[in-house]
Amino acid sequence: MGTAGRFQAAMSRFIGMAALLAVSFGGRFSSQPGLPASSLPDTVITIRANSSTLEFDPPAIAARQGTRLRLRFVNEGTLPHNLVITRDEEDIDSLAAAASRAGKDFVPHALEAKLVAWTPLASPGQTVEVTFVVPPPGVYTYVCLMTGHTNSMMGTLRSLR
Ligand SMILES: [Cu+2]
Repeated sequence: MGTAGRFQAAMSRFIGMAALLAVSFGGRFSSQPGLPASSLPDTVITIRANSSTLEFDPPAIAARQGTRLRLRFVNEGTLPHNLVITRDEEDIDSLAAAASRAGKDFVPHALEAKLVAWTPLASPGQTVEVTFVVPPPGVYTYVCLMTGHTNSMMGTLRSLR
């Protein structure tokens, strides 16, 4: 095999791998706003949205404080959703109102200081993710801030000592 042939074989292997990756990840990827995508997580937890229900599956997760947690949000539902972790659940109503006004990804970027982490909006069939350092011990509520979803689409992250 000549140089050109080896190059072609290498290229076709590369294209095959890229196609495999695209299939296994199913769509857009993001690590914003937390740690760089190259930052290796200590833990990966997958949360799903299913069918047309406004629920996170599972509705409760736990991780150790100070560790790097990668949340992978798989939207297998029929509606777009995001996953936003709030510092204080008292803020949820005002965050939802700001998200509605913001539109687009339904993340209230002007109020980022009130958020632990968030994913971009995931269309049906998409997987998005975010990696962040688990905040101090306590219970943090995660919600979808799409207009009309917030009151039922909720879950809790328990940060463990
Ligand atoms: Cu939603």
